[in-house]
Formats: sequence, C-alpha cells, structure tokens
Amino acid sequence: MKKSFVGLVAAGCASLFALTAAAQTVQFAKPEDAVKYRQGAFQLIRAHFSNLQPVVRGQVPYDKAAVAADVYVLDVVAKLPWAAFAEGTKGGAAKDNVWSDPAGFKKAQEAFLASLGPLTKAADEGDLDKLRAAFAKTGASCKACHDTYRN
Ligand code: ASC
Repeated sequence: MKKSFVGLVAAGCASLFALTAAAQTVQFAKPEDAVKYRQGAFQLIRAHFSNLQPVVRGQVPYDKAAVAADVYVLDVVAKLPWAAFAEGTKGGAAKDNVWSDPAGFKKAQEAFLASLGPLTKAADEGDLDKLRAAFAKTGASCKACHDTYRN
C-alpha cells in the first residue's frame, strides 16, 4: 500500500508528539531514580555525539548512513533527560542552580535541542562541512550548559 505524503507527515508528527509527551511525563519512585535516568540519558547522548567526533576530525571515512543513524538517535535521546530534573531530585553532577535558575536551565536545554536541527539537516544531506559546523555548535551548547549547571 502506498502511503500518502500527508499521511506520512501526520504519522511523523504524531510519533514526535508522543515522544515529547512521554519525555515530559516520566515518573520516578525515588529521587535517585531520577538521577539515574538523566545520567543514563546523558550517557547515550554522549556516546552518539562522540561517535561523530572522529568523522568531523577526518580520522575515519565519512559514512553517511552511520552518521545519520547516530544523529537520529542523538535527536531522540536528547529529549529525555530534562523531565528527570524534577523538584526534589537534586544530586548527581547537577548544580543547585538547575533548580534555582529554571529559566536559564531551560534556555540552555533549548539551545542544545535547537542545535540538533542543523546537525540533522547536515547529516541527511551528507554534507561534511555543514556537519562539522553543526557539530561544533552542538558541542558548544553542551559545554555552555555544563559550565553553568554541572559540577
Ligand atoms: C562531548 C561530551 C561533552 C561535550 C563537550 C563539548 O563529547 O561528552 O560533554 O562533547 O565536551 O564541549
């Protein structure tokens, strides 16, 4: 059966909506569970972001499909840690200003998530120069947030 373009877009939007909703409503029995959840999510983010590093440095051949797969996973897992910084879950490597400066922390998250748009575009286009530039911006957003909100 041939799916219509509108149908595919609608399905894509629905699953993105479902993901965002799920990422916002995750529940934890104990504060330590929230810490573990967000640390697990950051571990996945780091693994898939780090996979791109030798590519943008020209240390391995550019494999478009492998890069696109990493960026796809990165874009999904990037949505996960934030709901796990709920009230009452101080700890891990998070500084207290995650909770005392929620607006700033939210802005830092948004800068990171926004940086993944150009990264995804570059990966889908198979454009290594664009990928390199987008990778640097995403890395800068990681670092900016860590400098302010992580011990
Ligand atoms: C990584 C990683 C980070 C960021 C940051 C970028 O690969 O683990 O925390 O990039 O170092 O500056």
